[in-house]
Amino acid sequence: MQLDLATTSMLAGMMLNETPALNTLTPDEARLVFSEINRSMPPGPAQVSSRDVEIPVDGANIRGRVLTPSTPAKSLMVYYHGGGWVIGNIDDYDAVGRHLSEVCNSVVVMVDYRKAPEYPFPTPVDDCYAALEWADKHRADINAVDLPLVVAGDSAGGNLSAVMAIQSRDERGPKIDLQALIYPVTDGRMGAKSWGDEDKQLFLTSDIMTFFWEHYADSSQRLDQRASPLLADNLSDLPPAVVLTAQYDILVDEGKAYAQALEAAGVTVSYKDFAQQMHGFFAMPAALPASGKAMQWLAQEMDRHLTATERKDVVVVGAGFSGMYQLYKLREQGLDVQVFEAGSDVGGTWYWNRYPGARVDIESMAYSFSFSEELQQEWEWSEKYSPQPELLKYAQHIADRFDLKDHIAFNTRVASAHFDEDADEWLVTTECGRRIRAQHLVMATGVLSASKEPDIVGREHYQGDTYRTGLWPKEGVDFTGKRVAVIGTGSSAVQAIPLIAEEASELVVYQRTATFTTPALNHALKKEDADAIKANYGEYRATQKLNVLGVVNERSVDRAIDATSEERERRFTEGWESGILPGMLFQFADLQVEQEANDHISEYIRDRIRDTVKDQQTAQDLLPTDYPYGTKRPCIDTNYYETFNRENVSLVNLRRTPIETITDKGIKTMEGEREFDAIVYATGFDAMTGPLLRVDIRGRGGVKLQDAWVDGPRSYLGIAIHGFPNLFTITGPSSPSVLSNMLVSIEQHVDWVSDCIQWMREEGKTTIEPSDSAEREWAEHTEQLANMTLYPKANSWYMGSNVPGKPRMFLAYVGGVGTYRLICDQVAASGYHGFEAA
Ligand code: NA7
Repeated sequence: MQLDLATTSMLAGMMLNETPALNTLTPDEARLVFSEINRSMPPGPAQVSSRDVEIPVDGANIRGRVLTPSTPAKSLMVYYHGGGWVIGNIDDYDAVGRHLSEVCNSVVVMVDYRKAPEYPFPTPVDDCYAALEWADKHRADINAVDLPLVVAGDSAGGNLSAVMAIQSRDERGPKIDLQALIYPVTDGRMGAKSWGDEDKQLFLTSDIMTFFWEHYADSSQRLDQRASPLLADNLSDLPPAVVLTAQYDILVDEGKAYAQALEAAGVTVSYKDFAQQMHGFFAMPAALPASGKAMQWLAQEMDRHLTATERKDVVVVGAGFSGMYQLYKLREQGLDVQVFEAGSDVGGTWYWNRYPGARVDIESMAYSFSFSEELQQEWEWSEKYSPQPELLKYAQHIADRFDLKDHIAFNTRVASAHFDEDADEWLVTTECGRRIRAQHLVMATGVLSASKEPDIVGREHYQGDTYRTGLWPKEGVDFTGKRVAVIGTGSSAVQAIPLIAEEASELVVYQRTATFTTPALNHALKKEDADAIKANYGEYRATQKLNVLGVVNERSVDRAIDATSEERERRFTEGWESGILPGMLFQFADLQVEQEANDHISEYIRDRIRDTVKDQQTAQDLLPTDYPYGTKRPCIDTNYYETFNRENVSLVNLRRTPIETITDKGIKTMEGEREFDAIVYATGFDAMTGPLLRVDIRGRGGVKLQDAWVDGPRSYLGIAIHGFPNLFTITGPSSPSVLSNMLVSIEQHVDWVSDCIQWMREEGKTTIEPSDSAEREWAEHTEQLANMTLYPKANSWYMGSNVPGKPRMFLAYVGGVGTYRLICDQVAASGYHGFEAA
């Protein structure tokens, strides 16, 4: 006999504790022993919420427990616990129920049916059926409307589940979509071969099973199909079944026989015998790792059976610039693609961020697609830095011009994506319950799309209007004559504040960390300037592609620390007056790696702030002093510092006077309460990882991306993740992403992913994923590079520091867009070195 190690040591522990054989006890004593075994084990996942309910049955009430998973539920599971119809209850099975709820994404209704010998057959069956009807009727109360219905149970509970499926068919009861039978008892004749096999008498012996049967049903009742489903005359037209048995279990033969009988009757069956396992292993999730594996298998099979047959080659999540271009490319390659988009239109970032002043801060001629010569020639930008409405129009133009919208499902948020290892496919489920299978999954979810829930006390009490920059209302907001507070001073606030100040009667800015910002010098784009670029767009684009940031401006190779103070002043002034985002940092090569060099440029900007802002205290408060310039996202602005000279604008430095609470009328700091008509939260995003982790992504072995990334994101090239085959992340963590012109990075990633998928098709590969070692080496390389810079010195969203509990690590690749592109190209040219394709 080859029992797995964990089970062996558990059995040894039970022997040491001299756990008595249940058949030598009275039913009450047996219940107590069973409860003690179960309650000595760790509890199930705490994030599952639990509510006890009373379920009316014939002349009484029984207890039920509704367990709701932390992620959106995909099924309603009525669960009947094991225990030979004699022992066990929903408290003993609480951990099992919680694990099942979480792993299978199910609202689980645990049923405390009455037990023999006090309530022998058929009372437990009747109770279980009443509970099934109750759950189906109370879907609205338990948040399970429209979810597929599963009956499930282990051992005697498996028996009851099988009986429920038959009874519900015969009585036209609740429509059951799946029966999950875990080492079920199916044959009251007690004569299957495994009953006589010495190796299969672990945990549950034939003596104990006989003891259960004898308490439950007399010898003629045992042959009733409601006690022995294997003996039912008709097993056709039953819901699909997932049947699981354990190798060293006296019930293995009758479980297997039932699976075969169902199949013979035309029922769809998934059957698996778990090697090296004993009876009861499934119900010990905290003690036996095999239990977790069995639950994962069950979840996977549930997904498979409960899924519609819709199938695509590729699912793309997100219809911003990444998702649209990915759709375009793959469709050109002849693939069948489905895009899901939470918004009602294309545009991504430029769809959601509609706050006043929202505009791109890379020049539009550079922040635009190069993949279509016609597109780049025909499109006309009106300003050097286009405003949000124009960017949204550009996105809409692309969708229309390339006929993309038919492949995009709008107003559809993806809830989960689970990799099915047997089929080598992703199973994607949307929040409205659409299920779809695809070989490849591309997460084009953006890097700054998960707006951060502002973490400020009392927020829920506020009665005035509340806005978030990243979720701005489509119809816009008129602040005329209003008293407005803006919390936050990142890029969004820096753009919004000067415009809100022009409308509002009073604007108070609540600043936690002062920002470095330099003049954008935005202006209308002259046609002749645009035409000059267009005449040479090929060369312009080629320069961008190999540039460190994906722009056409070059960084000097000189060092600030070697320069004279006059030379530094001259260059910094040149940078200040350049009107481009990297204008300052490109003046010298060492500004982002040498603290001393950075001190010079930081002080230069602080001097400009002192020059601009008239009120001494306000100027002082606006000076960024606790991080080097460029290590938090630098901003460019139009009249940001000047705005603080307006009569109707004031600044609250939260470092001196922190917010105590938001009240019903406004904001209270140590200095008292101020009342507002509106509060604008410009408090940022759960950057880079947030958009990915908000989807319940599970890879091989059911491993959740949340768990794989618990210590921070790990990926190879920021494109692919070990253990998550055929999943690609566009501008994912540890790629240049936010440190670059996003459009250049998006095109590079999409091209690379499309080539990779094409290569797989040509080579006949069905899966690809990076090796663990390639991923580890990439992580080391990216970390080493980041540590050579000053970036880790700041508490920034680049470092994940703006989200409580988020692991602190640098989330982008600092090696530059050009270098990164060469690395990616080499990986592809070498036959995808570092990847494993099969
Ligand atoms: P950012 O750059 O993350 O800015 C968020 C701002 O909100 C920043 O000043 C934060 O201060 C402040 N914040 C966040 N939480 C709080 C609380 N609880 N109290 C007070 N202040 C708070 O987001 P943006 O939307 O402006 O810009 C994001 C990027 O989008 C931008 O860089 C561009 O790449 C596009 P902190 O610095 O954390 O002290």
